[in-house]
Amino acid sequence: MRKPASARSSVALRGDYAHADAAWCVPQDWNTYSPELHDRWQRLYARQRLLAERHAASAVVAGLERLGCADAIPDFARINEVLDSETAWQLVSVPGFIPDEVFFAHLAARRFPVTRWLRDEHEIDYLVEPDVFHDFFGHVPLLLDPGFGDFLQAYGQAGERAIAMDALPMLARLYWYTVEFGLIQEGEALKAYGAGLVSSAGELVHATTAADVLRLPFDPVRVMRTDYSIDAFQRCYFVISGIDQLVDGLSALDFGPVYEMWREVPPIPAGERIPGEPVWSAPDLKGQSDA
Ligand code: HBI
Ligand code: FE
Repeated sequence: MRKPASARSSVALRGDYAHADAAWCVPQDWNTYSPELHDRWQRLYARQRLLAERHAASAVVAGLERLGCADAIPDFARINEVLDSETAWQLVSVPGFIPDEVFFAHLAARRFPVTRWLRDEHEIDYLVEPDVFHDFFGHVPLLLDPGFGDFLQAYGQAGERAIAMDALPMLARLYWYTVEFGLIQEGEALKAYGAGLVSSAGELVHATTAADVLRLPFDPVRVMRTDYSIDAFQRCYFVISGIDQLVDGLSALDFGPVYEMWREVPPIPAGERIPGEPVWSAPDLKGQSDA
């Protein structure tokens, strides 16, 4: 789950920011992780892996297989050898949330920031900020998908302009409803590719199987106009037909006019449906209300 920029400043950030460098990175210090932490990682991973098998996008499952990090908290240096050779992406270790512009700059340079600390035992089912399990299990497998890796870098490159045009909240919504909470149709099945879903035991099942959920076909402008909240579960989700819809949809879009047109317009509340707009529905999700 991710707090919006505004709430971030009020969140008591857990990580060790005192030793972060100019790019807000810290050494992962993999050797300092205790056996208890690795054990907690193993239990989290085993439970979530079973759910991902059934409800996560095939590219996510393939990425998890390729990374093979069931037994211990991953050592980013070792993962980077695989990632770099296959995708030119690198993981960088961070203490937690980092400023928007720093975050975008990392993505634009094909560096993915991964929080180095693991959640406490009492948070095993849910925590608000991203930890190493959310960031790694949720985000890293898709870096191995060429289309998604290119999309994420392009997203980072778009960040600077959004900040310059005072339209960051609109771009943040795009991240939220795709990279964090995106759904994808694969054949007749509905799967999750967003890290906030892929790494969450409860919401992964809810978002992909519950009938009384508002799911809308992915449309970049609708997404960028849609507010989000940090409730336990999202009030709406957007469904893509394939990863290339993200890449094509966004590379074809001139964000400037979209920012100009909608920047001052109050966002659409999460979960609200514009009268008459189509909702996404699938034959095997019977009973989803079309009303
Ligand atoms: N920092 N570590 C970290 N991880 C994020 O996902 C993140 C961030 N800082 C800013 C940020 N995300 C937002 O700008 C994006 O969600 C748009
Ligand atoms: Fe995330």
